Amino acid sequence: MKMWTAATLACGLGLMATGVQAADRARAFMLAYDKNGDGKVTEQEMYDSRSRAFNSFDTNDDGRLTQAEFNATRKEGMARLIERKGTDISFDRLDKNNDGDVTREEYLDFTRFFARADRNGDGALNKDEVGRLMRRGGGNAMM
Ligand SMILES: [Ca+2]
Ligand SMILES: [Ca+2]
Ligand SMILES: [Ca+2]
Repeated sequence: MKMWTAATLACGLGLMATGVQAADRARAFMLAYDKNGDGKVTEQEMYDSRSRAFNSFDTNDDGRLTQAEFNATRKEGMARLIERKGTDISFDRLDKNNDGDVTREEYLDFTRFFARADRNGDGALNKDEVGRLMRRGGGNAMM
């Protein structure tokens, strides 16, 4: 009986940990992209933020991010909230043609992510919509 309780508790804590992490990621996402603070992230807000982010990541201004440039930036800011092993997955996902660099076009290509996340189709993402996608493991490349 005691063991059963312990196992149940461990299982419950595990689920909780997963939920908290997804919630943290969703919160970080909103913090990063909801520039006017209305609780919604529009495609324009995402485009503007990612465009600015790309420029600051691209330290040698050649319009491409190398893995090194990408990793250097992710040590700062919201990236701290994500476990380190997420880094390579994100870079690979962003590098759509797998040539080892993430171009500006690749970095700003989030149309599919946006459409998938926008469950109620209002053209904006709220915390719940983002959280739902994060819990399913989506959105890594958007952080
Ligand atoms: Ca907004
Ligand atoms: Ca590429
Ligand atoms: Ca929505």
